[in-house]
Amino acid sequence: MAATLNGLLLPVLVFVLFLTHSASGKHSRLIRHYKFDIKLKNVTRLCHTKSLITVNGQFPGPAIVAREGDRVIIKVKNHISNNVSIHWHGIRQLRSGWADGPAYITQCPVQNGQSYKYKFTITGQRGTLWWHAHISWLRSSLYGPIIIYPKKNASYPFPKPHQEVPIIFGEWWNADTETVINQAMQNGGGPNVSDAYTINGMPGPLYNCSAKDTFKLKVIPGKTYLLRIINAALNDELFFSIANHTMTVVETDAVYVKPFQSNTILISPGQTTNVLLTTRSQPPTARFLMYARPYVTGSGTFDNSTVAGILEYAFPNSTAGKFPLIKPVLPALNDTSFATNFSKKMRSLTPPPVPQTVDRRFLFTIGLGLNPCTTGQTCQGPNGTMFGASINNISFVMPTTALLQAHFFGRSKGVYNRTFPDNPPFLFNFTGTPPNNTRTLFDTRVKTIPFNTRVELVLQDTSIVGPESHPLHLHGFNFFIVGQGVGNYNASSDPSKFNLVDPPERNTVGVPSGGWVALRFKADNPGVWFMHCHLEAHTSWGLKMAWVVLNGNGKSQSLPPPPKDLPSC
Ligand SMILES: *[C@@H]1O[C@H](CO)[C@@H](O)[C@H](O)[C@H]1NC(C)=O
Ligand SMILES: *[C@@H]1O[C@H](CO)[C@@H](O)[C@H](O)[C@H]1NC(C)=O
Ligand SMILES: *[C@@H]1O[C@H](CO)[C@@H](O)[C@H](O)[C@H]1NC(C)=O
Ligand SMILES: *[C@@H]1O[C@H](CO)[C@@H](O)[C@H](O)[C@H]1NC(C)=O
Ligand SMILES: *[C@@H]1O[C@H](CO)[C@@H](O)[C@H](O)[C@H]1NC(C)=O
Ligand SMILES: *[C@@H]1O[C@H](CO)[C@@H](O)[C@H](O)[C@H]1NC(C)=O
Ligand SMILES: *[C@@H]1O[C@H](CO)[C@@H](O)[C@H](O)[C@H]1NC(C)=O
Ligand SMILES: *[C@@H]1O[C@H](CO)[C@@H](O)[C@H](O)[C@H]1NC(C)=O
Ligand SMILES: *[C@@H]1O[C@H](CO)[C@@H](O)[C@H](O)[C@H]1NC(C)=O
Ligand SMILES: *[C@@H]1O[C@H](CO)[C@@H](O)[C@H](O)[C@H]1NC(C)=O
Ligand SMILES: *[C@@H]1O[C@H](CO)[C@@H](O)[C@H](O)[C@H]1NC(C)=O
Ligand SMILES: *[C@@H]1O[C@H](CO)[C@@H](O)[C@H](O)[C@H]1NC(C)=O
Ligand SMILES: [Cu+2]
Repeated sequence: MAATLNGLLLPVLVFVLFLTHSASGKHSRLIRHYKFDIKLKNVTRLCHTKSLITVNGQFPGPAIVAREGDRVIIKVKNHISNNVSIHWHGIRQLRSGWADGPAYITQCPVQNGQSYKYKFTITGQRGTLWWHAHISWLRSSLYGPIIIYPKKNASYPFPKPHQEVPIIFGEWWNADTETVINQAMQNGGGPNVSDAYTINGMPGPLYNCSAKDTFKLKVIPGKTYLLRIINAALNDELFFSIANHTMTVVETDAVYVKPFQSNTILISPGQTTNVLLTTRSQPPTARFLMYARPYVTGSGTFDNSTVAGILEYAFPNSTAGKFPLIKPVLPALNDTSFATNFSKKMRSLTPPPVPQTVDRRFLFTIGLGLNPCTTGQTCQGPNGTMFGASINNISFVMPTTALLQAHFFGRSKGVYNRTFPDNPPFLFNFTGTPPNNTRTLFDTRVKTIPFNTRVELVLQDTSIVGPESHPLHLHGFNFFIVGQGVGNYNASSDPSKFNLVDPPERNTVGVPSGGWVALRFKADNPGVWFMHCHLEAHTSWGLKMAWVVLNGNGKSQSLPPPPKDLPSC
């Protein structure tokens, strides 16, 4: 039934779903049940067959489809030898932190033969989000959309689209991605780049041996389509454009924005963007390529290839397949001014509850560092070093038991320290000449804050190994992006320029290359909340930390005890 809800087109996505109504309470509440069987499936792309880790044998994985207010229960059963955990990216998880999913942060992984039921209620959110594995690099094949419709009595703040289409970008490696990241962590260098980008799992005609694996969007004239765009790539922010068609951005990270038009959108890993695409009133005798390729800032190597799909108008006769293909024009790979202008267009549709005053201010530097080689051989990082990455110079060390359990049961000793610094440990020109010591410090440190703290967090890029844009993702909250700029953040002159009226509200923000971004949020969700770069290579190198939000004193201000089936380490 859900497959046809709102005319949703799910060409490659089938899902396992049944519904129940909870008997408790005055109003019956819809519960959507899913079963995720983690298993191997042989998948062929680029003439290369590999054994892929999948949900239910599907690649990309199944869609979770729900309405605002619904409760969702997903039973994840692990049939493979790797440990697994799944994160419901962008879901607020109000007082349900046990279901958030990052391994060793909110739970121990689901091991071979085990299962775990993720249970959460979708509160105050509607739009597109996504789910993905949150352990090592397993999200390279374990990902899928989360589609949240408005409540039954509510409608979109734009005309109802003729059809809705998920567009999920991913990355394909011919090699096994666990081998790729393990190799990089051992030799200290950058991980091997992917062999292709994909749209809904398909690399498209610009790669060798791939033309048959091309995503096609068949449309009819004079209609509006809602594209639910998700960037599930591991290491790359992406530009996306459709030849001769303009998109209207209407929503980001499951929050409506003031609509604006653009021929190209920029989307970071972790982000989602809904756009409206209105087709020509007369069918053109042409087919239109859609391209996605990266926005590159760092000095490392990137997969700079292009994934293509095809927008094709339906014709009563079958000549459409022979019409010429028109190419879109994308910004240059390093077009930072496009990135700056695009993010400046974002405004919340309706004035959101931005904290007008704050209780705590934090300045976190984020970026890469270089550490001495520890392997006894020559390391593959710059000048024989090992890459590191850090927040306030701390490279986060993954604990071996979950932080949330340690916190809940008061057993933090030896698991984490509460000494995460509020400010950079030493000051320098963050976007200028790097300090002569580029080493990072390894520890498991968290920042503890009381319930309902109004936080202002400035994320400052560093150019220690070169300036670079970092998509930072915060679990458990949306934040308001109140300001951004180039160079070093100036605490005395920059706040006067903050937008405290209609800033965009997101869960993932691209910290500008060689610049800073200022965020505000209210810590109204008790638990342990991961914050990390969504470029997977940087996360692996330690660009991550966790917030511990304490319980409040009120009735509904504390984290309930863990579910009985929570996996143990
Ligand atoms: C994948 O293909 C290999 C080689 O043909 C085969 O041995 C294996 O059983 C297949 N695995 C799955 C999960 O189908
Ligand atoms: C929809 O119903 C809810 C609860 O019944 C109510 O709070 C809300 O105001 C209604 N929204 C609209 C747009 O009618
Ligand atoms: C990564 O690339 C290097 C250099 O091309 C190659 O030797 C190595 O086998 C690759 N690693 C994997 C896991 O494919
Ligand atoms: C596509 O756009 C180009 C450049 O604006 C224009 O020259 C061309 O006629 C357009 N083609 C179609 C089929 O709309
Ligand atoms: C893409 O990367 C390859 C390999 O590093 C390089 O040879 C090529 O010039 C790059 N292309 C662009 C457009 O930067
Ligand atoms: C198919 O339809 C298009 C558009 O109406 C027209 O230009 C074309 O000539 C038709 N082809 C045939 C074989 O009828
Ligand atoms: C972007 O790349 C082009 C071509 O490689 C180069 O000429 C230009 O200086 C670069 N721009 C920036 C802002 O780095
Ligand atoms: C590598 O060493 C050279 C010579 O000491 C230095 O000029 C260069 O900046 C170093 N590169 C990095 C990335 O540290
Ligand atoms: C916490 O700090 C102590 C004292 O500096 C240190 O011994 C320990 O390694 C740190 N890390 C953890 C996870 O306890
Ligand atoms: C920081 O470095 C940048 C780049 O070299 C330079 O333009 C800027 O003036 C420096 N800022 C300060 C405060 O020294
Ligand atoms: C590193 O920088 C510090 C502070 O600027 C300076 O005191 C120190 O002498 C420098 N060390 C080296 C080896 O250049
Ligand atoms: C799975 O996780 C458990 C608990 O952390 C750990 O002891 C075990 O070594 C892991 N197994 C694999 C295959 O990674
Ligand atoms: Cu995430």
